[in-house]
Amino acid sequence: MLVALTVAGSDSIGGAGLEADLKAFASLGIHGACAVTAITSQNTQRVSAIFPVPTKHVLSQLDAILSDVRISSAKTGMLYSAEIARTVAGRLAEETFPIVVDPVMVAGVGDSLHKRDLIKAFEDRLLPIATIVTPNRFEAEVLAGIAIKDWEDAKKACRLIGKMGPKAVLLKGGHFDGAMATDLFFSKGRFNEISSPRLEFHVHGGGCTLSSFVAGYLAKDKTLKEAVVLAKERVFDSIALRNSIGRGIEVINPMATVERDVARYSVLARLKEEVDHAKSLLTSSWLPEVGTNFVFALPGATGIEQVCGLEGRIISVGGEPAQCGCLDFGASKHVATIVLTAMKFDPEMRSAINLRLSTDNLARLRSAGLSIGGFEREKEPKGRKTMEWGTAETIRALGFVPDVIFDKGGVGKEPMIRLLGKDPEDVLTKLRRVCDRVVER
Ligand code: PXL
Repeated sequence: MLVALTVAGSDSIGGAGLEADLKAFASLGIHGACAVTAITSQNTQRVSAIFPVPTKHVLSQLDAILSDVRISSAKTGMLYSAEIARTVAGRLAEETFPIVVDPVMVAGVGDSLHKRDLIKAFEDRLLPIATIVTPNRFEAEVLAGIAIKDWEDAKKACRLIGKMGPKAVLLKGGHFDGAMATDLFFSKGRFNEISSPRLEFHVHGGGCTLSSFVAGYLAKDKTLKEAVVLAKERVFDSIALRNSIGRGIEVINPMATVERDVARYSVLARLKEEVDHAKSLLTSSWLPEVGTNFVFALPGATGIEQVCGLEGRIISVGGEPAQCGCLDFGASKHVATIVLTAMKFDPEMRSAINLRLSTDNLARLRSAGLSIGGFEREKEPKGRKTMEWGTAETIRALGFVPDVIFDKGGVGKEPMIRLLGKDPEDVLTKLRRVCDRVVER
């Protein structure tokens, strides 16, 4: 079992600090050890108190850990004071494992987490032993002692911080503008830009989680550059699947990638069960010429490869529904795109089935009390993808995601009904309200 170490503060709300660090390690399958530097009293809105752990107790935690287990990498987070930072640096300098320094100065909620003398201790003691230091824009300005107004300033700051002794600098792009979140990676005198789509959410714990993932991947023997790229992918998921737990800012979810992977099996198994029920329920009057697909997306899905559906379709063979192909992720495009678009408005609406449009079918859906919206393909602006546009258009017009979205087709396009729900069970409950065939179980 690999063991990684975090030397960090505790965050009482559990969104950042060592609580986030240990989750990030755990999600990589790494055992986390921790030396606590300070206990913060905070929630999703503010930091109300900080109790620094007496320096000798920070040191005794490090001694206890380092005298017993083989540590594969470490990260430092909130160190609070110069005294604690110097003591930690002194002890870690005796070790040979890689050290990620997250120069924590301010909490996600905006309050200070350090005493003024800390900055000099970073420069004198901690950066010289760092494998990599991971400042955000503000922290880089403080460390480098310059204002960062543009990308050239950012590079200048990396060079200045690089002179203080770390093997590499990662200047995080979260606090810059642009459609992409681009981090500046500076190592051995060279720059690399590492980009991921920007998620416009301000979350608590992002910096802690990123530096822990970098440390985790270094423990797994990845190169510095690989560790940074992989860590950034994990942070993207962790922000995409953030949790709303209080009245203030949302908290990062360092377990996100693992939770999504774990969900793959239950998503597939639950969909399989309901596909079987749907087959016994659907008469040929509900099956469109192109066949029926039934999909279920992973929580927080952003692409069709994260949506499970039928490789083929349910088609009518001799008047009876027959299934072509198995279930797989990425198997559906049409219905998957509808669900992915609906999820942008309501992340809970993760499942849908497409059905034949007829006046009779639409009337039945209506009389069953289901909410219905539709779009007209002729109104689609050029350059748009029909399913994305039509779904979004329908939802925007209604102000909510309806049970049913239909369109009357177009040249070479079959008219279609899509029945949406939170999950396949929910879709089937709605389907049972309109299909009169008795279900044999
Ligand atoms: O994000 C840096 C950070 C580090 N450590 C603790 C924190 C925070 C942010 O809120 O609370 C304890």
